[in-house]
Amino acid sequence: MSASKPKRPNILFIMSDDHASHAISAYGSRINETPNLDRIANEGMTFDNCFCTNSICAPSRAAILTGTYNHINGVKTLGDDLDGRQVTFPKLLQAEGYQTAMIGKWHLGHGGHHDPTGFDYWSVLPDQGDYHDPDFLEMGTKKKFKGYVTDIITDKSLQWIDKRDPKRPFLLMCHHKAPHRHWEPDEKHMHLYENIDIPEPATFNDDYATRSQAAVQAKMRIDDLNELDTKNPPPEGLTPEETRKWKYQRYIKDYLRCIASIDDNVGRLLDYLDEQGLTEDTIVIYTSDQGFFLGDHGWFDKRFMYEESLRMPFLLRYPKEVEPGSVAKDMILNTDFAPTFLDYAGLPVHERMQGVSIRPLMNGVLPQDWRKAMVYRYWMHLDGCHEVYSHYGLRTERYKLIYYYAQALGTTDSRDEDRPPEWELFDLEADPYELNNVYADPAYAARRITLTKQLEQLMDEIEDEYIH
Ligand SMILES: [Ca+2]
Repeated sequence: MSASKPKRPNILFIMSDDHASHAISAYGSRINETPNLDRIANEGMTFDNCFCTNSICAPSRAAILTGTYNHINGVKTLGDDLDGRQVTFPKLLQAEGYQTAMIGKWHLGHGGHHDPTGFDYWSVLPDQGDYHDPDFLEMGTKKKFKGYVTDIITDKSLQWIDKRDPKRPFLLMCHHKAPHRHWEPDEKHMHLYENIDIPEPATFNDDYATRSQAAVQAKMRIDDLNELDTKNPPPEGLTPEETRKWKYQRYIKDYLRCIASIDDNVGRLLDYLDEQGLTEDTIVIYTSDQGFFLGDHGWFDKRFMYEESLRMPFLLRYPKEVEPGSVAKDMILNTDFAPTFLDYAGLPVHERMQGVSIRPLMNGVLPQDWRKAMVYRYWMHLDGCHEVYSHYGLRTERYKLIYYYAQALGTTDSRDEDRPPEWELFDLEADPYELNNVYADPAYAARRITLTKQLEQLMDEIEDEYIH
C-alpha cells in the first residue's frame, strides 16, 4: 500500500427483497428475532429513516445502482429493463481497481443491453427466480443448482470472496430473492412458529375512513391472498373474519420463516469475515429494496408511500469509522448508496447522480445542509394486479403529502374518467400510523400550501415533471 493512497475498504452489500424493517429485531420487531442482522446493528449503525424513492423492486434496484431517480434511469415500472450502458457505481469502482461481483436477484432484465454490467463476475436468478433448486444465469449461461436459494446465494458469495485477489479491494452485491412473494421457506425453518399466533399489527382493521379511494380500492388486502400465498385453501366453515385471520397467520409465518434463513446466512457471511480477518476492512450493509406491509392497514405488498413500504431497513458496520451501536435518525435515500460507495473508493460523486454520500453521518457528523424532506413517486398506475393508483408525494420530518394524480402520465385509461385526483396529508407526529387524512382540515390549510410548494420545488430539483 503506498503512503499516498489510503487503503480502500471492501464493500459487502447484502440486500433482500421486500424485507420490512419492522421484521428485524434491531428495529424493534414485535414478531420475530434476527440475531445476525442485529449483530450488524450492534457492531455498527442503524439508520432509522432510510427511504426508497419508489417502493417497487426493479425501480429501487435501478436507483441504487445508478444513484438517480427513475425518470432519469428509465426504470419507472416493473416492465422497464435497466439499460446497462448507463453509469453505475459498480462500473466506476471496477474501473478504479475494485473486484466486483453481483450474485442473486437482479430483476432488471437480461440480454442485449440489460445484462448486469460493471461486474467481473455475475451469477443471477432469471427474473424472479425460484426458491427451490433455482436456475442461475452465470455470466449469461443457464445452470441449475440443487438446494434452497438463500443458502445457494450465500455459498456462491463465500466462494467468490475466497477466490478473489486479496491484494485488491472487493465489492460484492449479495442479493437475496427472499422474502419475496410467495414466501417459500426451507426445510430447516418450515416448522418455526408452528404452535404460536403471530400478533396482528395495530392497523390490521384499518377501515380507510378518511383516506383516498386509492387506499380503499387497492387489491392487496389480506383477503386478497390466494392459494399460492397461503399454500392451502382456508379450512371450511370459517367466518370471513376468521378466514382473514387465518390467511394472515399463513402469510406472516412463511414470510418470517424466509427471513430466518436470511438471518442464518448473514451470520455465515459475518463469521467468514471474522475468520479471514476481513472484518475491520469491510463495510457490511444489510438492506432491502423497499419495505412491506405485514398486515399493516390490512395489507400485504408495498407500492404506497405509507411508512411501512417507504422505509427500507439499512444497517451498516464499518469498525474503522462507525461507532458500535450508533443510530442515525437523519433522512437517507436509496439514491445515496452509490455516492457513498464512490466516496469510500476515493472517487467524486458522478455528475449524473442525484444522491449524496452518507459518510459524514457514519462518522456522527450531520452536515448543516442535510436534507429535511424527500420526494417519492410510484408510476405503475392500475397494474392489473394490485391496482394501486400512481402517485407522488413529499415526506418531511413531520408531514407527508401524497397526490394520486389518477392517470399514467401521457396516457388516459378509460377507468380514470370518473376518478378525480386525490390528496392526502398526514401529520406523522400526531398520527404516526397515517390513519387520519387531514388534507381538508382547515387547521392544516396553511401547512398544505407550504408543503405543496415544497413538493413542487423538490420535483423541479430532481427534474421530474408533475401535474398541477
Ligand atoms: Ca422488492
